[in-house]
Amino acid sequence: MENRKQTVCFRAVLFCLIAMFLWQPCKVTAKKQTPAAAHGRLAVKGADLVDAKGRKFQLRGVSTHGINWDVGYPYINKEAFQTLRDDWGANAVRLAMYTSEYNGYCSGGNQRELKNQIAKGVQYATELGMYVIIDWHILSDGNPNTHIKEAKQFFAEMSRTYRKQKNVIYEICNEPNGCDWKNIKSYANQVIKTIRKNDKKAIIVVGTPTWSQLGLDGTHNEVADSPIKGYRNIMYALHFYANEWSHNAYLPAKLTYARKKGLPVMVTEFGMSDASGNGRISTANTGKWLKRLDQANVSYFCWSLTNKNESSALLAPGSRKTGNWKQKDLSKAGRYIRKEYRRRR
Ligand code: IDC
Repeated sequence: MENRKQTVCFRAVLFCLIAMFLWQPCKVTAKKQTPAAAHGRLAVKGADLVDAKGRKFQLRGVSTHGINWDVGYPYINKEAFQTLRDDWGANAVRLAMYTSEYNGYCSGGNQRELKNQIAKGVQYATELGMYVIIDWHILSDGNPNTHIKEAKQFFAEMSRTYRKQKNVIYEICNEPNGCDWKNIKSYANQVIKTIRKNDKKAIIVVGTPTWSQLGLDGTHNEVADSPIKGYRNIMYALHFYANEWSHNAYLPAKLTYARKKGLPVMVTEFGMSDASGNGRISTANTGKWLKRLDQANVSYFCWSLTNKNESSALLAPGSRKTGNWKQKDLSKAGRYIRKEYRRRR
């Protein structure tokens, strides 16, 4: 009897030792895996973004400022992205390429140089195993159809170049305004068709009316009521600024409505400030929003990675560093976002 007990005990110890030995290396590799290596190609399932294993997945990212400006493009560098990944816990970046603002892609900017910045951004994100949004950042051009010809050419080229990649997301019109959902849908159908010729699977995010508020001002929900048909992996942009009264008043209900209707939403841009990108920042409202988005499994990208002297900027106005930032290099918004993202990684 005593003998049998001893054997059982011995076997149990042996089993534990073997299990510990086997588990150890797994733990090490799991720790080293990049976000894209761990989650692979993303897809849309119902209203959710899911990873390659079909599990709900959330992107937590940072948007560049306009890469046409010197407060934007210097932050497209590997050290910066690596700091966002390893120190902040971000798994994605967004490359904001303005179309109509000063030196934008369709307003006299150097198109080759802008595409070169995009290429660098995608390359660094890929090397670091991060997801990356290529953002056609319409703004003062209002109606995306204004530059539809250039948009189609641009996205044909991008989707040809990146057709084999699993980490590239296309955002085809940042913030349509002064036009309705019908106009945007017509634009989107054409640009999506262009991208799908080269890439059947990439996630494509479509901007929505009134600066990406899922519909016209106030309580309108025309996007959720009439989504784009016939394509997989399409998502819809919702943008908010946490210190903007109307965004807090109307957008939570619009998000709930969209989710109920099965509309896949991505917050490709949010700021902690007023919609101007400046003014007071609201940590209280930002906190509420992030919690709300986490609960709904909605991805989000914070505006923006710049040292410009405006309160939405994540870096301190005096900071000259383009990566590896210390606390003193971060703005109030930057310190808050870093802390919140780190908590969630
Ligand atoms: C703002 C920048 C600001 C720049 C301006 C150009 O923060 O420095 O001068 O664009 O018009 C958006 C836009 C985004 C805006 C941002 C803040 O997508 O381009 O950036 N914002 O105004 N939508 C709501 C707010």
